[in-house]
Amino acid sequence: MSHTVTTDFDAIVIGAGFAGIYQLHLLRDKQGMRVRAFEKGSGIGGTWFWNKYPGAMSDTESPYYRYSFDDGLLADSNWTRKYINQPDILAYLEDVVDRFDLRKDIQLNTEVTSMVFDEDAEIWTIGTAAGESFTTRYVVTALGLLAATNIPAIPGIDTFEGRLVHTAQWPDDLSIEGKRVGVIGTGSTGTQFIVAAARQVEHLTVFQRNAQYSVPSGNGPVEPGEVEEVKGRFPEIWEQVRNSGVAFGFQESTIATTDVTPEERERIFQAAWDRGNGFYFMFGTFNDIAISEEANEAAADFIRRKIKETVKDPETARLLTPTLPYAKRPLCNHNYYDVYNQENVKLVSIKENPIVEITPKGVRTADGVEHELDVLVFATGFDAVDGNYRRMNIRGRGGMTVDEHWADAPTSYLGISTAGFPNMFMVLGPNGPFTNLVPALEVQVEFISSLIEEAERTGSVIEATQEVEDEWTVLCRTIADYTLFPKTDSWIFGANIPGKKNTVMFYLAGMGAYRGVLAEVKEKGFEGLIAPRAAIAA
Ligand code: FAD
Ligand code: NA7
Repeated sequence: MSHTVTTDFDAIVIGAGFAGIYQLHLLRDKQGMRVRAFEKGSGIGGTWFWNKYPGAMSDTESPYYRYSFDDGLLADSNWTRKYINQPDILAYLEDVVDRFDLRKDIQLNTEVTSMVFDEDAEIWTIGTAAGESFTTRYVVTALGLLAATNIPAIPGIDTFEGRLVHTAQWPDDLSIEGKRVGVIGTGSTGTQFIVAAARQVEHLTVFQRNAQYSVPSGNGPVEPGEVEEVKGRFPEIWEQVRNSGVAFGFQESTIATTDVTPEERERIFQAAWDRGNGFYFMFGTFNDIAISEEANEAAADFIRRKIKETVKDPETARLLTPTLPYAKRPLCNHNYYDVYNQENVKLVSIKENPIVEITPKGVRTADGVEHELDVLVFATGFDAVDGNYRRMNIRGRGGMTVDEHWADAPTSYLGISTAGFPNMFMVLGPNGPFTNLVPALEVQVEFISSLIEEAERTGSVIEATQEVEDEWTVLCRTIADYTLFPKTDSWIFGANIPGKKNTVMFYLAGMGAYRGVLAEVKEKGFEGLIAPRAAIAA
C-alpha cells in the first residue's frame, strides 16, 4: 500500500509549462507534499520556451492568457498590447516561478522516458533519459497537448544544405533577416510566422496545403488606463470566463444567423472583423456557425469576399480562398492576406502543385521548379494531445502500456484519468475541454489537487473505471458530431498526422459545462474515480 512504502517523492510532475508550474505550486505549497517537477527543456515555460519563431504569440487576448488563481499575481499583472508575444509570456512564467520560489523543485534538462506502476506497492517509478530513477505515489503528466512536433517525411529532407527548422524548435541563433525563406504550413503558427517573416526576409515562399480562414486579430497597443480598468474588473471577468463556452473573455452570441436579416448579418460580421479575434468571429457573432452548415457558409462567404477584396493578384486570391467548411481552430492575424500583395512573398499551392522533394538548395515542386532557400521552416504542427504520452514508456496495471490501452484511440475520463493507470493524472489529456487553455488547465490542476487530497485522506488510489471512461468517450463523440469540426481534417481530431486515427480528442461542450461535470463528480465523492479497495483487488 502506497502509504506504508517510502518513496523519493509524494508526487512527481512532468512538464514545466503553465500546467506543471501551477500543479507544483499547489501540491507543494498548499498541500505540503514533497514534489519535484521534471522538464526536458533547458528552461521553464513549455510552449513558450519552445516556440521562439518570429511572430510567436498568443491569440487569446492579453487579460485572459494568464493564471487567475492568485489575487496578488493578478494585481501585479501588466500588458501593453492586445495580445502577448512569446517573450513576454515566457517572462511572465519566469516571474511566477520566482514569485512562488518554485525553481528549486524543477529539474530541467530531464526527459522522463519511462513510468512504471508497481501494483503491490502502489507506487510509480519514473525513469529519465539520463538513467536516473525516482519513486513516487502520484504522477501528474503536464506534458502539453501541442508539444510533440510533426515533421512530415518529405523525400530528400536530409539533403538540404540550408537551415531546416520546426517552429517549435526554433534555435536561438537563427535570424531570417535578409534571407530566402520557405515555410510549409499555414495554420495558427504558419500564419503568425508568415506575417512576421514577410517584414524581415529577402524573399518568402509559402507552401500551402489547404487554404485557411483567417480574420483580423485587431492587435495593437492598449489604450492608456485600459489595463487598470480591466484589472479592476478581474473578479467578474474570471467569473464570466469560467462559466462561458470558449473561455476567451467575451460573451458567446445567443442569436442564430437566421434570426437576423442579411443586412444585419453583414453588419455583425463586419463589426467582428473590425474588432478582431478568431474565436470572437466564430462564437461571438452568432451561435450557429460551428453547428449549422448554412450559418458556417455565411461566415465563410464573408471571409472569402474579404480575401478577394484584399489580395490584388486574382490567381493568388483564388489559391488563398478556402473551399472547405470554416471548422478548424479559428485563426486570427494582423493583415494576413495583405502580405500576399508584397513583392517578396510568393504563394505555392502544394495541393495543386505538390512538393516532390527537398533538394540541397531548396524545395522542388511537381511543376519542376526548384525554390531556392537559405532557411526552410516547418510550421507543420504537432502530434497533438496523446503524442507525448506515446513517446514515453508508460506502464500501468499488469504492465499494460498506454499505447496498448489506447490502441483504438486516446481516451480518458474528464481528460484527467485513464483506466489501468492509477494515481496518474493528466492535465489536458485526451477529451479535455477545447477552450482558452490557461483557465482550462487551472480547473484541471485544481481538480487533480482535490483528487490527491482525497486519496491522501482516505488512503485510496484514484483511477477512472473503464465504464466511466467509455461513457465519457461516447459523450465527447456525441457532442463533437453535433458540431461541424469533424468535417475538416485537423489536429483537433488527430487528422493531421499520417496514419493517426481520426478520432474525438476534445470535450467540445465548453468550459461552464465542463466545470459543472467536475463539480458534480466531486459532490458525488469522486464517483467513477475512487474505487473501493475490494473492487481494485478484484
Ligand atoms: P506545455 O506548455 O506544452 O508544456 C509541456 C511541457 O512538458 C513542455 O515544456 C515539454 O518539454 C514537457 N515535456 C513533455 N514531455 C516530457 C517528458 N517526457 N519529460 C519531461 N518533460 C516533458 N492556447 C491558448 O489557449 N491560447 C493561445 O493563444 C495559444 N497559443 C498557442 C500558440 C502556439 C504557437 C502553441 C504551440 C500553442 C498555443 N496554445 C494556446 C496552446 C498552449 O500549448 C497552451 O495554452 C499552454 O501553454 C499549455 O501549457 P501546458 O503546461 O499544458 O503544456
Ligand atoms: P496546425 O494547425 O496543425 O497547422 C499545421 C499546418 O501545416 C497546416 O497548414 C497543415 O496543412 C500543414 N501541414 C501539416 N502536414 C503537412 C504536410 N505533410 N505537408 C504540407 N503541409 C502540411 O499547427 P499549428 O502549429 O499551426 O497550430 C497548432 C495549434 O497551436 C494552434 O491551433 C494553436 O492552438 C497553437 P493543412 O491545413 O492540414 O492542409
